[in-house]
Amino acid sequence: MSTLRHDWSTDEIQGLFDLPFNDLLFRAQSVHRQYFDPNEVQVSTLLSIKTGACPEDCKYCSQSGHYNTELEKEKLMEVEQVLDEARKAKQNGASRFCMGAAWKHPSKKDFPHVLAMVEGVKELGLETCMTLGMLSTEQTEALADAGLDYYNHNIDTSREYYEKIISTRSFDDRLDTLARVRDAGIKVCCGGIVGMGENARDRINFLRELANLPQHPESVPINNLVKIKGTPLQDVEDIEAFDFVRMIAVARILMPKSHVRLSAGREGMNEQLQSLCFFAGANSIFYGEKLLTTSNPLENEDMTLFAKLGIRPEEKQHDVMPPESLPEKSQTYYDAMPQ
Ligand code: SAM
Ligand code: DTB
Ligand code: SF4
Repeated sequence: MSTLRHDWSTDEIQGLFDLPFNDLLFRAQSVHRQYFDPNEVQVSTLLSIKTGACPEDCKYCSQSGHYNTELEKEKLMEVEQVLDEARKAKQNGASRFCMGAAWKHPSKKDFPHVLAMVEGVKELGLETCMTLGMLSTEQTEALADAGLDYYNHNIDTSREYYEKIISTRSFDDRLDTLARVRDAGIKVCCGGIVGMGENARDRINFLRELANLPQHPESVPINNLVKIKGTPLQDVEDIEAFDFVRMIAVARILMPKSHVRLSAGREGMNEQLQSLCFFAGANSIFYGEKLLTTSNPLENEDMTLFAKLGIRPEEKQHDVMPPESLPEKSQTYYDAMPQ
């Protein structure tokens, strides 16, 4: 049984990336089966509740006010409108509803509306997730009291490469907000983006930062850059597809009990590449035709792929126990496999 470690060295992680592809995938799939049903994938739906004109300068983002991306800006949505979207997401089979706002941090004026959204979505029986930028301790505690299940706040890349991507806030600012979220008892969703021109060492150090956090994020989104016209990264070179799969596999091995989310960038992946990612240990997706501002595969395409692969959407079931104390999956899944 692989144990949870928080002391990975760069060389050890390099060793995983250097494994022959089949050995790496076999190891990742074996770890995956120790803690998860290999035929279940968690499905979350995303909604941008406030779009564009963000004061941050993240070089990948359509919503940064620093670049001309021709995005239509929208102010904070009404609570009722958000709840309508959440109802649709539930009807379509999502178990978690993730709401994102293009803010450096939430303002005093907007914050009560955000709390009302958390309460309303929760009442619909969905898990709630928010991503609103930096949070103060008071805001974090208020979100926890409103019943927020997850907070998404990505470190995005290695500490070294981060400075080349964002200048308006630091890597340590991100870690500070993540620590507040953890302290308030909200589950952490934290990952990043590949395909931003980072090198292999950056990818190793990015995953090492996540794996060596005092507690692994419950959810680890791995985004493949969606290139946005008008941003500084619009023409960056693609990551090689096998290297993307390796990222998923190494994330799975380093953080065995976390949900690893095959996040942005799925629209550019064929079914075969996505299924390799599931085999490598990805067990969560964003579901619905839109991410925040860019498109995602259509719901019926995802359901067709799930049917072809015998994958079931994961039921909302883990919110009564903290993930690090989930019952470990027994040998059942090995036993059920055809010999
Ligand atoms: N403004 C909040 C923040 O940055 O924390 C929340 C929203 S932000 C859009 C959430 C995450 O989406 C980013 O941290 C980044 O990892 C990912 N993301 C944003 N734009 C992307 C793109 N073009 N391609 C892939 N991932 C992207
Ligand atoms: C995450 O890691 N990926 C999501 C979510 N967290 C908020 C966002 C993806 C955004 C992709 C680009 C867009 O649609 O604007
Ligand atoms: Fe703003 Fe978030 Fe986009 Fe950065 S990633 S520009 S913080 S919306």
